[in-house]
Amino acid sequence: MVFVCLMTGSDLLLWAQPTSLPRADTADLSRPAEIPAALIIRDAHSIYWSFFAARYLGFDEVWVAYSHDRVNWSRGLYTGIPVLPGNSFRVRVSEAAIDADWFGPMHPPAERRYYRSSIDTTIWGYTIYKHVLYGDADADGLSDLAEDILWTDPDDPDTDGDGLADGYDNNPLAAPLDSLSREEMLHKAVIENELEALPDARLVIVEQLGDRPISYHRSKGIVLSLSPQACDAYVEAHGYGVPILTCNAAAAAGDRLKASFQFFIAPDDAWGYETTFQWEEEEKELRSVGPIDSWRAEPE
Ligand SMILES: [Ca+2]
Ligand SMILES: [Ca+2]
Ligand SMILES: [Ca+2]
Repeated sequence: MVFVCLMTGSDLLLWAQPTSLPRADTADLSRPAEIPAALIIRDAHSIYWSFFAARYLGFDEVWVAYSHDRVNWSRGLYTGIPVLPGNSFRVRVSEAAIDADWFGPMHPPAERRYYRSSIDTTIWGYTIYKHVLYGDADADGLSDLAEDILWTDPDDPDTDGDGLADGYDNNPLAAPLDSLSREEMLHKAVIENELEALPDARLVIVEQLGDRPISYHRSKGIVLSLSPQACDAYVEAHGYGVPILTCNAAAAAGDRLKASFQFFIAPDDAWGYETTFQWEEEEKELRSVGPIDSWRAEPE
């Protein structure tokens, strides 16, 4: 698809089809070097704006980065502007704001695919003020707008108190624990295995095992550790389309533990498996011993 840049007075216009937006699916947006700089417009202050699409916070959304020289770019800034399939966009960068208008059919599936309570996709158009894009009250590298989506504290630079600022913490709601029970070890091992198997860096939620949030290693993207009640509340607020991983681990016969894993995207995509592990006392580790019984939810 083709996009066109137009200048109208001090405003700059950009028309784009969603398919023409460069994507940053696998990028780590906390590192500026990963930002694709293919779709750029320059504003009245000679600042360059690069527009790209990313599912980093769960949905296909428009992100921007800015630069004074087209070489050194800011981190990606979250706009909250949805990339609606089948629609075309007009984006205007003016003195204080970025206006996005989208044009196209408003099929129910397109509305449903984007669940941010702050944006009504049945209305064509959205304005985001530049000061909102930059706004970072606690100076932790994560904008207030992104903190609203991640449920981190916009007034605390380190929500989970583990020494890593929210903007540089891939697991910002869970500090590492000093020691883990066997059940927690198994839960963590299964979850980390599945996190690495995910194809892109999109946001993932992990439902907490028991009453302690566990910190998970993931080489890309953000993981939120939430209690079961908070998972439900999150789906209500930000919606359908964000994967939720759960793994229950329970003692079985002898030194065996049973793990039940589930991958769920509201409203109806789910799959999972059950398997058995043996605790090896000498090696102090868990070894998979059981067959894997997997299942998938039938679409309605
Ligand atoms: Ca912040
Ligand atoms: Ca914060
Ligand atoms: Ca932290």
